[in-house]
Amino acid sequence: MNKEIVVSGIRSTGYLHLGNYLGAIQNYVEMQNNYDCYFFVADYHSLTTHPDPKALKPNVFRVVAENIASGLDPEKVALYAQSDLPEIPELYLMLNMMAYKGELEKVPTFKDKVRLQPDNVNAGLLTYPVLMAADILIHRAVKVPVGKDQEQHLEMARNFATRFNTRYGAEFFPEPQVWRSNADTVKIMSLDGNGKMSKSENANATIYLSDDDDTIRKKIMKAKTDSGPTEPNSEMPDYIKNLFVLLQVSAGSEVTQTFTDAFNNCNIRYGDMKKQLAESMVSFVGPIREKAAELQRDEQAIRKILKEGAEKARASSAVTIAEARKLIGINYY
Ligand code: AQP
Repeated sequence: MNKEIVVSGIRSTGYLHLGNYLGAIQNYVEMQNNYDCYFFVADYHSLTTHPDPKALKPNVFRVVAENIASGLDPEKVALYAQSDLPEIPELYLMLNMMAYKGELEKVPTFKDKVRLQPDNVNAGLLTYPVLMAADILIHRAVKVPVGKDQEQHLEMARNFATRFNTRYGAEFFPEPQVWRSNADTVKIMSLDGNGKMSKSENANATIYLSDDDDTIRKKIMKAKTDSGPTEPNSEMPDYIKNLFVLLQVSAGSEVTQTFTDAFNNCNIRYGDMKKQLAESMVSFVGPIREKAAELQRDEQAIRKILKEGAEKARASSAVTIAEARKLIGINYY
């Protein structure tokens, strides 16, 4: 039986962090045995912020290395750079004819970017959801493991797929759906409690997969807490819940239960909890960091992985684009 097709990508906009790991990579690793997986480094998407050309390659290679160090097996999946598939920009162009200015301007992530970079509101930012739709539909994927922040983009991908199908009278593109294994890790907050952990903001409150042991300890010891609950079994503030999620991931259920009981009995000592979290996080991130560093020392190996990944991915994208051209009527010779 054919396996279901899965697509997901990570932008090469900086160092990967626990949010990327728990919200994305961990899902990729879980899916790689049971699905036909296409995972890519979204280097075209990173161009919206005009990165330094010299930084592009190391950023792409690091994302590849950190994915593999986290357990992704390039033998089992197609792991490639978005820019290695010329069919993606071609489909992006086709889908742009199905996307309307008004709906693109309403997307919250677009509005955020306009606020963050008012001097660089380029068309690429506006059409970001169209490029994301092309990334997914190029393999006619049915499942997309993404965090909550990407849900609206996925809904737009479904709309563009349906419009294309209706316009050209064919059941060509399936409607891709969100795939998620664990609701708790869907959004990892920044350690200072301000928004989500992210590559390009709040570096001191973000645990990167490349952080050394002391940096991890320092960042965790500075994480936002408060004076603790005064009523038994209180609701946890979201920045405290976030620490519990990270404790569960790195230290396991038994340790987490001990601190949960202390929280519920109003005798939790956040200093002790953070010390425990710091040590378990050091053990959790350390092996990923070391493995990723080792992989990055062998550029040749990463190049080979990207080349082979692109070949696997192009086998599928070439078929989609040939059929899409035919449906549109680009069929002259
Ligand atoms: N804090 C997070 N919690 C859970 N999941 C997260 N993801 C990102 N941050 C968190 C998930 O990681 C995948 C890759 O994201 P991306 O690189 O395509 O873009 P992003 O979501 O904008 O990631 P960043 O790290 O916040 O990058 P910058 O700072 O460049 O904007 C996605 O599946 C995302 O859900």
